[in-house]
Amino acid sequence: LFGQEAKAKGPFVPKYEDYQKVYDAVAKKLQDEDDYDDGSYGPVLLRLAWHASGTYDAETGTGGSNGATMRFAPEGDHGANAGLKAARDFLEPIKEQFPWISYSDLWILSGICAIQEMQGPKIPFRPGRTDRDVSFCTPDGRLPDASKDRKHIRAIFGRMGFDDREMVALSGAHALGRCHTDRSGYDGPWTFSPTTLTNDYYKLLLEEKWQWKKWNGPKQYEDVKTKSLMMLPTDMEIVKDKTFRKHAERYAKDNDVFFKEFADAVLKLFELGVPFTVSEDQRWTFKSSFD
Ligand code: ZEM
Repeated sequence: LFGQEAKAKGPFVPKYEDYQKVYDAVAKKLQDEDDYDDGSYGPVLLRLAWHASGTYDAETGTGGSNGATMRFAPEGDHGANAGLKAARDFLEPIKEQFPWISYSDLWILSGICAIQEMQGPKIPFRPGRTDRDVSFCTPDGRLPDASKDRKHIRAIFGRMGFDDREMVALSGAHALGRCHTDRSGYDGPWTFSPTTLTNDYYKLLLEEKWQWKKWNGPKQYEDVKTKSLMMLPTDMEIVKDKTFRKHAERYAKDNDVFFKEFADAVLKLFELGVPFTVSEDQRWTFKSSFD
């Protein structure tokens, strides 16, 4: 009887409305829990989605957001992922409320929600990521090391399949959030509005004077004027390298251009290595809480 009932009802196939409900739940939780960091879990949620995706290796097709393998110790404990437990724990009640969504789709949907709720551009989404076991964890060292130079940036993002323009566009995410001494060892935010996505990262890089911060921590820059903002060595490469700089100047000049190229690059990042059954023209765009 049970089997017949299940057959008659069929399996639950979630639709756009169901994913929008998940989006709304994440957005509400972002608004409710405003006593974290600079007032939002948004930046760390975006960082989770990026680190889930940024392990992709185009040559072997391994890594990427499919699998959510950061749930497991080897990958969760990689130095680059320090602090991301805060984001994973934030999402646990959402996963309990919507058990049909995979962790891997949930992490990416939440990264999209974070961008949109922090007044960034719309990022289209399609489901299709499935959770995989510990054997799919990627080796350590696939994510960028902030102490390195342009060669490293190009090697890491080139491995994922990105060009110079996309690398610079993605870096604009550092308008958001901050560095934590107990996570990466670095300290401070990049901009004065770390919970609102703007092109300020490029403006500040180009317009402010930067100097090495004098402290016991890892080598990082501080702005001469207020000493309250920071840049990583990799951030500074964006204005030191001629090709990178050309794009930074375009984004500093025009926020719409930044939003367009950022959205395209993030969409690509979040879909790396995912074996979708849904075609590209069937992506959904979620309504934001302020639409
Ligand atoms: Zn980040 N990032 N990132 N990044 N990142 C940090 C924080 C955040 C690099 C990096 O080493 C660091 C991209 C690219 C690169 C975000 C998004 C994106 C931190 C601070 C470091 C050290 C971590 C901490 O201490 O909490 C390097 C070297 C990068 C490329 C060269 C890309 C691409 C991103 C998204 C598209 C975000 C949102 C944060 C802020 C997290 C938070 O908790 O506030």
